[in-house]
Amino acid sequence: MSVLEMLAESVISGNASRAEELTLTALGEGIEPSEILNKGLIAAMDIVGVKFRNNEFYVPEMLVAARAMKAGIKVLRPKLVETGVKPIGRFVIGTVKGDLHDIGKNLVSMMMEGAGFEVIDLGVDVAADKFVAAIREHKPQVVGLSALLTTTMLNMKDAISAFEAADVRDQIKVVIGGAPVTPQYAEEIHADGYAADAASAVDLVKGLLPA
Ligand code: B1M
Repeated sequence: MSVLEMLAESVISGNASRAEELTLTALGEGIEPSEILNKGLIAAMDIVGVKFRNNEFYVPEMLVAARAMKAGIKVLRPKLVETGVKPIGRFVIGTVKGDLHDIGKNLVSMMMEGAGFEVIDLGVDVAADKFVAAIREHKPQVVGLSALLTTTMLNMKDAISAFEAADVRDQIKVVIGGAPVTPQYAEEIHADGYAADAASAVDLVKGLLPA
């Protein structure tokens, strides 16, 4: 098995220390950081996404895999910056105002990072004006809103209205998700898409990137 296959394997099995060690080994062997990212870490998270969709993996397995991927990314990030590897897109995400749930949002964040996006995670209880400021500062192609409460999902609509009022709505695509959110609600509030889980969020956002 090659070092990149072993690295992918360590991520899939959620072994963070091994993923970190194998990323260092791969760098030590002179493998390009972009190849380590694409053929080791991202390839592993693609498999994790498929396993999750096929009900072979559940949230805990996905969380540990995402953590292992992050351990590899941490080692790789400075090298990626040095060699100028460009992320495939920029994604701003946050849990909307009034809502403190972040486990699902963090999972989406990690999977997006695993898929090669630069992720700006604004955290929880994010007011609409904070999203607007992040859109102006970071110029993402896509903004993700997460909500876990039937009361706070209404703040997704307010956030989108704030994007319109601030004249930034046409610069971005907006995707929404979280347990109480539905595709119908996404349509109702004029979001650009809804994803039921973190793996589908990656596919959705990739599909929304400008060609
Ligand atoms: Co809260 N809570 N909670 N809670 N909590 C729920 C959501 C609830 C359903 C429990 C229940 O009553 N059965 C209920 C909501 C009822 C409702 O509104 N319909 C509830 C409540 C009522 C509350 C409080 C009001 C309780 C109280 O204080 N009286 C309070 C509110 C606090 C606040 O936010 N202001 C509260 C607090 C908490 C804790 C702090 C204790 C804790 C959160 C810890 C944390 O997140 N750091 C907590 C937890 C853990 C839960 C449950 C048990 C689990 C949520 C979770 O993490 N799921 C939850 C019950 C449940 O869901 N079984 C519950 C795992 C996670 C991986 O799934 O977040 O759905 P999920 O994310 C998925 C998808 O939804 C999707 O992808 C993720 C991965 O596949 N997804 C996206 C999520 N965001 C996405 C964004 C996308 C795309 C996909 O694009 C941008």
